[in-house]
Parts: sequence; C-alpha cells; structure tokens
Amino acid sequence: MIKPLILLGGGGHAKVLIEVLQRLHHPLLGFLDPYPVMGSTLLGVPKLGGDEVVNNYQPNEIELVNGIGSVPNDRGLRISLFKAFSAQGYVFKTVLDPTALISPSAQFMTGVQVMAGVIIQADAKIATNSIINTGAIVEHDCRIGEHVHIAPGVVLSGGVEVGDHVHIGTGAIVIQGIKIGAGSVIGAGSVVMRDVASNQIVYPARSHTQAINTHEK
Ligand code: JB2
Repeated sequence: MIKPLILLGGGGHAKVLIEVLQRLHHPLLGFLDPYPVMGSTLLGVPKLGGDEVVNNYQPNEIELVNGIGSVPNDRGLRISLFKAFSAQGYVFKTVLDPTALISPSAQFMTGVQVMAGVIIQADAKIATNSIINTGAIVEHDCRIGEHVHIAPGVVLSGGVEVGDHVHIGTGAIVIQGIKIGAGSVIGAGSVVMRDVASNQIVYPARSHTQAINTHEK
C-alpha cells in the first residue's frame, strides 16, 4: 500500500520532486520548511509547517521524501534530516522518475532519488539517500555510495565506484572502472581518467585561447 508522503524542504530540489511525485501519482500531503517561502503553496502543494509536523504522524502512517538537495560545502542538511528522522523510525521513500530508463537488475537503497531522463544500466547499485539528477547516465556495474549527488548530465561509464558523500558536478564524465574516494568533489565538466583518492577536489580543465597566426596561412 502506498502511504501518504510528506516532503522536507521548499526550494529548488523540492519543486522538482513534486513533479516527479505527480508523474508517479503518489499522494503528497504537503511540504515542510521552517522558513518563509514564496506563498503558502509550492506548485499547488500546501505548506504544512516546520519539520516538527512530522511527529504529528506515526512512522507507520507516512513516508518522507527528502526535498533538500546538496551542493559542495553545504551544511549537510540533507544528511542530518535523513539521519534524524530515520533514527525515529520514519522511512524515506525511494523515488524513481517514470521517465528514467532503469535496468530491472539495478538496486536502490532507501531514499534514493532518480530524476527525469536518467539512464541506469544493468547491475548498478546505489546506496542510501543519494541523488541521480536529471539526465545522468549510470552505466552497468557502477557502485554509488551513500549521500552522493550525481548532478545533471553526468556520465559514469561501466564499473565506476563512487564513495560515500561524493559530489559529481554537472556534466562531468568518468571513464570506465574509475574509483572515486569518499568525500571527494568532481568539478562540473571534468573528465576523470584516473582514480581519485578520498577528500579530493578535481578541477575541470579550463579552456584557454591563443590567437591564430594568420601570416602562416
Ligand atoms: O531545517 C530545515 C531547513 N533549512 C532550510 N528543514 C526543512 N524542511 N527545510 C529547510 N530549509 C529549506 O530548504 C530552505 O528554507 C529552502 O526552502 C530549502 C532549500 O532550497 P534551495 O533551493 O536553496 O536548495 P535545494 O536544496 O532545494 O537545491 C539545491 O540542490 C539541488 C540538488 C540547489 O543547489 C539546486 O540548484 C540543486 N539542483
């Protein structure tokens, strides 16, 4: 039986999730945000109050959706809310957009979010509370750790291993078999062709220009 959902957060990531949940026809009671947001609704979904509203429901009555996104150097709010409410027995729903192409052999742990247009291939495994964002490609046999954000348009070739708490920025490409250590940040647009140790930042190559010597033509 599908339980009614409550969405945590009222910002950009929450908005995108509301439309995923609408495509899935999941009943959504409302969203929670302790700070004032524009209006009392978000895409027509009512604001119910702050996070304390969760405790008006028993853990077996509802499921939560983590509408807090993640960017490098944020305060870790997505993770702390996930841990705090999980410890109280609440379950975070795994949300798979119906427009994503997902292998039947792929595996997802609690609270994973797969957004529109994603492709996930055979035997990929994605751990707790990770986001596979819009249009990303996760090839066969990839292993993605907990609390990871794979940003829009990222390509992970076959057998890539991504440690816990990694952020892979928009449009980055990781070739097959690469291992990315826990806590590392891969800059948007990077092309990763060597393993990355834990807690590293990979900066993308920067384009530079040079005038063409027209006299040589
Ligand atoms: O303790 C809290 C809390 N603190 C801030 N509890 C709840 N339930 N909500 C909280 N918030 C709210 O989270 C803020 O008031 C704000 O409405 C929301 C964060 O929204 P924002 O648009 O700033 O970020 P986001 O987390 O939705 O999205 C980030 O991550 C996504 C993956 C952005 O960088 C997006 O661009 C990105 N796509």
